[in-house]
Amino acid sequence: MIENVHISDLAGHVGSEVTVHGWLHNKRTSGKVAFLILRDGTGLVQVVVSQGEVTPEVWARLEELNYETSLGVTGTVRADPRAPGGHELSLTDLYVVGPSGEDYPIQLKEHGVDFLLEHRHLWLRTPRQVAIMRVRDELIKAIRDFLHERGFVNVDTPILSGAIGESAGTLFSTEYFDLGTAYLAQTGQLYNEALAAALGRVYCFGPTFRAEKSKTRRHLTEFWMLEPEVAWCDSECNMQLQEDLVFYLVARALERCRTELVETLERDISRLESIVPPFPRLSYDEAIAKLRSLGSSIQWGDDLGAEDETQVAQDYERPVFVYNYPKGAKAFYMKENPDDPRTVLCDDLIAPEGYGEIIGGSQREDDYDKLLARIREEKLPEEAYGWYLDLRRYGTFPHSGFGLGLERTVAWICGVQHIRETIAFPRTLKRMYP
Ligand code: NSS
Repeated sequence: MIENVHISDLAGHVGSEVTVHGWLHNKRTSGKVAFLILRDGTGLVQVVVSQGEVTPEVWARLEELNYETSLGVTGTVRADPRAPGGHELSLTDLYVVGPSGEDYPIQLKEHGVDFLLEHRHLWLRTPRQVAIMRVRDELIKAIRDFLHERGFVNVDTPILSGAIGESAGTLFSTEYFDLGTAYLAQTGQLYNEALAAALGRVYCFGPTFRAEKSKTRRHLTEFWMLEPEVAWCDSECNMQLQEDLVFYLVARALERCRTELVETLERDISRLESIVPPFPRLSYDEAIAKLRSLGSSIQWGDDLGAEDETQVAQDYERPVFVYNYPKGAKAFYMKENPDDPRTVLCDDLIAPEGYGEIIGGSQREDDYDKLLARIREEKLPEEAYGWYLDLRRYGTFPHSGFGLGLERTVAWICGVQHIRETIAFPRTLKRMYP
């Protein structure tokens, strides 16, 4: 077994000799003393090497240590409040596990984003990327905690499907044996609706796919979506759940990711501290009126673009709901608004600071005839939706749900401008490597 103490556990070893393994993050020599910074994924530690206290071989070995050499160091743990992490190691021995070339691509200077994306597999080792991945992980845990505390059951919906989940425009398709075309899931929602009739409150959380031809900072072709689906819940109850969830997520990030947010990402957390319920709500009609008063030429019936969302949200510190959009701007499965049949019972939640839509949700059409009419209007292949229509034929029920884009939420909370930094290996129109 490899003898190894994690850097984050050094506090329990003050005064003892331990061995730590990691990668060389930095190196500085000054006369007869050298300072190494080692990174092991749990933290950083400074290793102090005094020429007089190590063998000449070990001293000579320092020469061959380039950035990202992997190595094991043995030394005595000393508490030092000035050191990163609060401890340092006085080295007694050092061995190289894997050398790293002088040509290690990611140096401490600034690199262009294309270069960084081409070296994403190495870029991930840098402190900013590590901080973003830790925040993402904490938010995933928080999402699951929130939903399980409220009695939701996690279900897994298929990635390969014969039914178009959202819209025909952005499908990835593949041949599926003798059965024709399969699509990569744009959403798990339709399957979630079947599961909500079995389990009441469910959620799925996984990768979803959209052949987005647009190159924006908010679009990936593969992204993770959280999708709760709730039986006996209307649009109002749906928005309440979204508000509670988003408040919970921000509070969790502030509680558990303060170091990452403040020290590494330099996020202005006062902006996050002001995210408290209630979130403002604007009907679509009010949003259009506001945009037009600001000089926009947007027409009733148009969907809101990224720029419109920013303008609608600009006066608010909190996320803003825009609800009840025109039918034509939204997906086929949304329930017609009984008070204004030109619109549907839906909402988008727009994050502040220009981050745009992080959630899309709706009450689902539970009337068989209306749903069938919408499927036909949208010219969707009816035969693929027999099972979905059955849910309205056998014990239909009011139900609602939503999709929260994980990467957009992480980008907003971290204050990251482009969502490609919020997923380990982003997939975009122009990139599948690495
Ligand atoms: O298209 S959505 O608005 N809604 C749905 O897919 C529903 N079927 C969800 C549901 O009710 N169960 O997408 C939901 C969210 C949206 O608000 C964004 O935050 C995110 O998913 N989203 C994306 N993130 C990154 N890249 C792309 N291309 C993308 N598309 C949507």
